[in-house]
Amino acid sequence: MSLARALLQRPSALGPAAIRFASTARPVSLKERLAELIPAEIENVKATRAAHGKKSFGPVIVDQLYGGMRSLPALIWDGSVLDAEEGIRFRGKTIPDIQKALPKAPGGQEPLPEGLFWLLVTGEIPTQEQVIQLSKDWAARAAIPEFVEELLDRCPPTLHPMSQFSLAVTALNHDSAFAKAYQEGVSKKDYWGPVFEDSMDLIAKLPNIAGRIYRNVYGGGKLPAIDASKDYSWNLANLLGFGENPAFVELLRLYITIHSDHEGGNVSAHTGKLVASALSDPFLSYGAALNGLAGPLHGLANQEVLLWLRKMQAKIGEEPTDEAVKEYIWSTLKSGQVVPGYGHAVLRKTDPRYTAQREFALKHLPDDKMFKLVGQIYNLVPNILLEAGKAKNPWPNVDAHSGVLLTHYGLDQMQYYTVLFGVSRAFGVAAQLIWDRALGAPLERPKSYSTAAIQKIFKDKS
Ligand code: HAX
Repeated sequence: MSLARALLQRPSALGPAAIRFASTARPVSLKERLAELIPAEIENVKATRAAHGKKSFGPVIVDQLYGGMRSLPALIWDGSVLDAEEGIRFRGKTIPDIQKALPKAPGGQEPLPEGLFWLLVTGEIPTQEQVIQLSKDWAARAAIPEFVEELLDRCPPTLHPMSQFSLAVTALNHDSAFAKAYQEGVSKKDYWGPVFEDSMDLIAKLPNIAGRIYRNVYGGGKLPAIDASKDYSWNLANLLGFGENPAFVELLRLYITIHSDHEGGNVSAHTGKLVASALSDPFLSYGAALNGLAGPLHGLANQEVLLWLRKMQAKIGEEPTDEAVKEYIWSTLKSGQVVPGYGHAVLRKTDPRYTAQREFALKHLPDDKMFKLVGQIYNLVPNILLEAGKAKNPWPNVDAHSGVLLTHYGLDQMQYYTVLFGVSRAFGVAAQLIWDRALGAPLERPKSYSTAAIQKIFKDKS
């Protein structure tokens, strides 16, 4: 057994200094850093529960049971926290903070998602060397089993890319380190190790799955090999046929980073956490999360926005007047549909992920006609939604902008857009699954009530 492995197996006994000493020849790896952090975090959670465990978060009202559990404090999620006014913070950092602080590719300006994953898992900004090490590690794990390739090749091109994505991710469970370790009787306190390995494999294999789906459904020839000297986003772009377009690669780096995590209550993140709480491995858990992401009120909204914009352009032209756009928005609402890309269950201001993408567009594609239309819509939709009087948040969310950027560079197959969201969201879910197992998070099992039970409970109290 190597010294590094021996250290990993008994991290608390040997202590951080020993681990650092053992790895002077190369940067401390993510798994080694995690092994250093876990014992202290276990104590931190214990102390938090001892000090605050019996305190109330306030009343739960019946409307929350019927109303999709809005605002119900119910989960622990450490990677990011969403403020209704300010938007997302990843381990305490805003999007502009991470754009500044995280390592970049040579010549690049956008953060590398490798660095974001390190931040989500450890709460720390990695060094350039650590990020390079992660790119290489993911490249080494990127191959998918032949039977998963065949599974994808046998899917009819008419099967939605998200369904193909979810079935391939679920099938990766065939080689799950955690499922195997569990069968072999791994101790609870060691769950996090194989879950870490599966999570790294999951993230690493997504580009090959996503690339294969793209080429099978939309053509584009044979899938190129992963280049271990390049970063994750470059490889994903290359698998999609855009490796030679540096601006597209930069867009993907930003895209994956800002779509990675949005605290724990959204449908995909919560599904992943819930399923993993049954000790389903990260592949089964993330496959389930993808099925939630594939819904039009969640991740599929990026596809819906583009469809809506295209229909609008077909009806009122590529450069319509404000009056024509307003009429189109009203016709959407009057026909009982939602305006895709607007509104949010938590946010009450413009989504900073929308703003980050707008800034990218201003820098790289200021004259794009569809980008201009998106800007025009931004000036009109909020007032209309306010006038319509139902939506609690009339402002745009992340999905209002992403498709326009992808379309600009030629990735205009909108049914595919949610797959890219799915690649990104794995970063946030995987980070939390590792911590859930490290901290011994229990099976989730909230209480449900029937309407008759609620009527009975409050019968004598009204
Ligand atoms: N257009 C029209 N009506 C809207 C609306 C919109 N963009 N946003 C909210 N409403 C309506 C709701 O449908 C609801 O109507 P009913 O009372 O008739 O059911 C009412 O306003 C109150 O809804 P809310 O409390 O403001 O919003 P919710 O928390 O229930 O839902 C949604 C949040 C994101 C689902 C909602 O705003 C929506 O459907 N938006 C359009 C779809 C979309 O962009 N989804 C992506 C969200 C971001 C995300 O998860 N990305 O992955």
